[in-house]
Amino acid sequence: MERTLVIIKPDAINRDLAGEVIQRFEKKGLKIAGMKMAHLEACTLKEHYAHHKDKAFYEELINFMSSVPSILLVLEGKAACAVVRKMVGSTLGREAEPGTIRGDYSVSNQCNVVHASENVEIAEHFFDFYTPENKKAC
Ligand code: 3AN
Repeated sequence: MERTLVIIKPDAINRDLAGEVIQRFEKKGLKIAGMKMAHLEACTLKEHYAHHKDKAFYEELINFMSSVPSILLVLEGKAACAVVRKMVGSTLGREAEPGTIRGDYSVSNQCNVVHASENVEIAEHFFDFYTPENKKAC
């Protein structure tokens, strides 16, 4: 069985959408294999989003993601990474398909409710990355 990492982002927490988002995944048939709330720190996020470091939105993204705690969710199921990415929809909320999470709850690029791992290798990397033992000294 495959596992993927979902981060329920600060905008979803601020808008009290976490329960609805989690319920969608459960109703689809994905199992919650782990869940914790964590205030992600800037140094951790800088590493997570290192591939965006040259983008104009990078600093703002780090500030946004570290603004309030997020929920880290490990979901398990057949082809979990692809299933979850499909349910999440494309990055820009206002262009994401209706019926997807971003399509239904977001009009934004940055405040797009959830992050979901692109594939198993990336998910595995971030399971370790977000364990307390790996906490970076900021
Ligand atoms: P996705 O989350 O759909 O895989 P990525 O990995 O390209 O998208 O982007 C990571 C995060 O960076 C997005 N979820 C979003 O919060 C932010 N982001 C991406 N593009 C923009 C943009 N043009 N303006 C502001 N934030 C952005």
